[in-house]
Amino acid sequence: MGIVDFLRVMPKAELHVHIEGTLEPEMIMSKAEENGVKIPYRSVGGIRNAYRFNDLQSFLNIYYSGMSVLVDRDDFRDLALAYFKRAHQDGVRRAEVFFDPQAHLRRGVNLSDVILGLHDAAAWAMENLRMSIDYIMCLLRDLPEDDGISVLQEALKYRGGVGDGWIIGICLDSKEYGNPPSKFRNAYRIAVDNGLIPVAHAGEEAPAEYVWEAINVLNARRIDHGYHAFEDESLIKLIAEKGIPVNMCPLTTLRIKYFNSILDVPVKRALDAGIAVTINSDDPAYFGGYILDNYIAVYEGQGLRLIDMVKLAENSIRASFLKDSDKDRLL
Ligand code: ES4
Ligand code: ZN
Repeated sequence: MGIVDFLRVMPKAELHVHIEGTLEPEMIMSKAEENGVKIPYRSVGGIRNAYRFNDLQSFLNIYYSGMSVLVDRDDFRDLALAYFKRAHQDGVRRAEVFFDPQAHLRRGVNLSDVILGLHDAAAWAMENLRMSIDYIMCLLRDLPEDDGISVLQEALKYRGGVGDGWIIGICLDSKEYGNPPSKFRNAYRIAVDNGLIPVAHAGEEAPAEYVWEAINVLNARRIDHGYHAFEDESLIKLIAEKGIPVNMCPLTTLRIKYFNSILDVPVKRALDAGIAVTINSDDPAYFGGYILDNYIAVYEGQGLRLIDMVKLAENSIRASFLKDSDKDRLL
């Protein structure tokens, strides 16, 4: 078996993927036509051409405009179905999938259509692909906390147990710099009081201080990205000692220009520090690769050994929110 097949068949969990970031240009074109939504592109090639990013905000502008073609329950189902089929080919057996309710509500889409469509797809993939799937709702951190609290309260009726294909967690995403975790302490208190698991994007573009806050103020059970944590030795020590997993997305960091080279993405550093680092795809339709492409990029780019790759896949299963007996079945 070649290395790529080896990486493909290892059972993996995908713990950091935005379902709206799996919207491929072909689906943007077909849904725009189906729903009569005007888009500023005439072809799939024209869309791909626009995917040149300088920083997080320039990516987010394109990402929010792309999702404008998603309108009804079937659109969200089709979007997620395409992702589950694609992830299944890469050996993903468990997925904890982000979505951005506020980005749809502010366009006039019904929350029930978003969540029921996503659940339809999860139910199909759990039945037919034998995947285990749940959702994590994200609050847009560049909007006020009160806005997040109101959508959270509306979304709580779609909370489910782990493995039910409903919402199990709360996250923060969108423009990080200037929107620290502490801005959302009340929202997280409500979420946790209602049984949601707290995680957060932190240290993606903003400094280590934001990672401290995600851990100390929000009690984040996992850190998403966390690159800037590596500027603070005491923080790295804490993350390793507490066993807080860090979900990295190597291709994202190159496309958004957080790092110039794959060598600079702190995957190996995290492994060496004893951190439960995982590899994920983030927004694969925008950053040029699904989870297997991300595994290949770090394997080739960082000179990792096969045993490191096995460790990364094992970390992903252990860092998932599955119960231990279900993790054991995948290990
Ligand atoms: C995102 Cl790469 C990234 N960072 C922050 N928020 C996001 N939402 C979708 N992709
Ligand atoms: Zn993300």
